[in-house]
Amino acid sequence: MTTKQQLNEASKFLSYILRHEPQAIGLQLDSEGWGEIESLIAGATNIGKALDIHLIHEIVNNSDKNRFSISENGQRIRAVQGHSTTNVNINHLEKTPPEFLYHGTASRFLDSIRQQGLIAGTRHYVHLSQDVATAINVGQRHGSPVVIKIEALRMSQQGFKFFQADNGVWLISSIPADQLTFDACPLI
Ligand code: HQG
Repeated sequence: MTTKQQLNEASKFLSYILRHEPQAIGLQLDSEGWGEIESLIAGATNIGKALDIHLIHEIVNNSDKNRFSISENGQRIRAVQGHSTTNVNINHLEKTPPEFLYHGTASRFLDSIRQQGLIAGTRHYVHLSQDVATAINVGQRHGSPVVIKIEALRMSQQGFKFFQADNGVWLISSIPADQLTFDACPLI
């Protein structure tokens, strides 16, 4: 049986390959992020990573955030969001957001965010959550968590484009500083 730790490690490897460095194992991704599972397994095996179709299905089915999806014919796989690789440019669904969305970050980034607004950094989009609890978890990955409340519906009515990935994560290309109301944000 695969242990939780093995699953976690293999899931991180899949994120690394499918979001950031497909070239590390010579995998081709199309613009929607899809790559052949057979090539993924062959490439991983070449660099000594044990990966087979069963493990891949286990990762996809057990991913807490539904990070990956498998094509209908079962032959291709992609990460549904979070990319930094420039080969991929997913045509995410543009959608009217709820009244508020939340961005989880770390307190050490706040000064810079106040000046520059929210920027995508190496990823293609700024990631937003529908609930505060998720945003806290996201922020915690970087340090002492802070949640910034985004007036998403107002912004969309003013012409900002919001997208939603297949796993429900909200995406926006950037948010200028003058759109952020720090006074209203719950500081943890
Ligand atoms: C920060 C995980 C300084 C931003 C999560 C964030 C998410 C700035 C960091 C997904 C800034 C980028 C993405 C500015 C933004 N100055 N810092 N002007 N603008 N930042 O990891 O949102 O588990 O690229 O606040 O759950 O933390 O991988 O983005 O702290 O959904 O599936 O720059 O990754 O999902 O960090 O996380 P990241 P993120 P997975």
